[in-house]
Amino acid sequence: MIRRLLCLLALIAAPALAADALRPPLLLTGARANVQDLSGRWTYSKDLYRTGFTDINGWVAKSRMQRHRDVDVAAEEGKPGPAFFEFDLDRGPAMDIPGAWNSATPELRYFDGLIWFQRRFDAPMKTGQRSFLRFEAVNYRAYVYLNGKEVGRHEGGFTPFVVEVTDTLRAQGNRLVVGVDSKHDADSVPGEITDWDLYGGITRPVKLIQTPATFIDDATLRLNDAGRLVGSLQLNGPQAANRAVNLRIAGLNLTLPARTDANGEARFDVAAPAGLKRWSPDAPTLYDVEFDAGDDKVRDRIGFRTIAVRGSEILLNGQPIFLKGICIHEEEIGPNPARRIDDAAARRLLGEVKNGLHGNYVRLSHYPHNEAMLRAADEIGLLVWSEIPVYWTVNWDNPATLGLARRMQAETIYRDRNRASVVLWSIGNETPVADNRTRFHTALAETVRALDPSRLISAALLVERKGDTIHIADPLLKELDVIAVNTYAGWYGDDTLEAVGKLRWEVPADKPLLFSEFGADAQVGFRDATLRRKFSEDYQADYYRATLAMAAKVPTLRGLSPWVLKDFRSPRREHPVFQNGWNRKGLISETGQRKLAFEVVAEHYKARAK
Ligand code: GCB
Repeated sequence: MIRRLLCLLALIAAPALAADALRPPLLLTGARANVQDLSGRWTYSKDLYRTGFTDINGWVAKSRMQRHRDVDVAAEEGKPGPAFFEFDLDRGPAMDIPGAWNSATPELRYFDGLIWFQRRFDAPMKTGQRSFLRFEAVNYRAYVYLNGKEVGRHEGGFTPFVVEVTDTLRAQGNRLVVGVDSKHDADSVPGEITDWDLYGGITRPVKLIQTPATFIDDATLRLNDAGRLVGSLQLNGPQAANRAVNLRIAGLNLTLPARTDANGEARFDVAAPAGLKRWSPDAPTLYDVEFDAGDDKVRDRIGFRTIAVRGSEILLNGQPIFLKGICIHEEEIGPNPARRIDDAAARRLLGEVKNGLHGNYVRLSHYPHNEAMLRAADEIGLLVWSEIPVYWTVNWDNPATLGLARRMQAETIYRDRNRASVVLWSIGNETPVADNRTRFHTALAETVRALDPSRLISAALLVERKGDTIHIADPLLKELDVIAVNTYAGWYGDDTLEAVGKLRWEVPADKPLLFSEFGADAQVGFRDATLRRKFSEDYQADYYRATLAMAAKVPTLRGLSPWVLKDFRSPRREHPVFQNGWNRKGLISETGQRKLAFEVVAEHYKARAK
């Protein structure tokens, strides 16, 4: 215990070391051979008393659920004798994976706890080959068993993890059992209360990835400020050192040989070819990039651009840009979302931003979104703010909570650093100013700088109000490249919309400012042209007119991401007439109907130059 604490303290004190310590096995999925998608129907069993982990009465060496987890019931049951099993995942109900259980059946709508899932599958086997399971996200804790053996655990609902199963996998009849615990607590990230749905389950794809003994674990390439393409390739395995590797970009006629060092890492550094077209929202050019290590290859589609700040300007490819955006939750459009985002669902959401609102930017709040969203943003041409769920309040004083948040940040950065769309890493949202909280965030900012100095750091901050003046007194400002604030005057509190027009902003002039949130609830179809009461579409549209007019007077404002694109599920929102479990601040309803305010924002963005 003490050793673990000392390790964690060392991690906190030494960000440069932390970069390596935080490097998880990655197996980036880009495009590689030998990938089996395990999506489909998985059977499940609820485990309300967590008997899969505990045997309270001690009557038997293992609880019934533990026996099921570890023993193949179907095989045992076929044998003569008195075997007795109560849990039976083979005959349990089934649901579609990926997908949150809350939307799978009404019985599980508000279930918050432990469910065991099972999937049987065959796997082609070749000698010398290695096998891995890659989970793109399990919310919130995962306990992974293959053929009765525990092969891995993970905490954190929004980032991928990989477990090696080379020694446990069989050619036929594999039994994969995953315990998923959606409970959050005082030490988790996020903590116990959020303004979004619980969405427990295996919410993103699970893949079986098979590789040669030595394989490409990670490969990255970007354009730096000096106009060079720089990157690296990491081999993992017994023959990782001193191996010849190649980088190829057919569209640029570029082949770059390199050699791995003693740690299996090769580096690339070459002047960008003259014909390189830079990625931007207006021209989202992506190149097919192939990383080749002989018997293993990974292909990715990568865009090249630079992002920087100069004084209060944000510079994309050296040119000032204004971020015309909106916040989005990871929830597909439809009456019963299951947090199941595939390419089509991502394009539908992002299409509303790009084509409907004339936007160039999205804030993917409040946690790392499905990889499909990031890839779609790259393809469509939208800049992205990516955030980890350090939301409202977590246990600032627990080093394990900080370690967890740093690992989430690392898992996000490693996953998405080839995405040109991602320009901002956000280290949190609306965390109340206090010394322990600022220390926590400062450590996170150090982690980001160590892992990815090429992007900008921000956080959505709370503002303070003195009369008509809004100001920010947050010591975290010095860690941020871009200031971002959430402001709800005119919705929460007693300000009239006239008062919103009189607000004055006192913010540091030497950094860009974003309004990371502002918004108002409206029930679609509730029109109130005369009284213009709150919750009507008319009030929401007026609120937007007033806030956009006020925003136009803030000299260092460089972008907007109002709250929020779509009405989303939230157990905190129980107004019996207008909400019924939905946060209604969407510009579109949960089924995609546009509210009046949608047009107000669309007109504003259309009229606004870069
Ligand atoms: C906020 C939070 C966001 C909430 C929103 C609201 O400031 O960052 O998660 O959903 O306000 O609707 O109140």
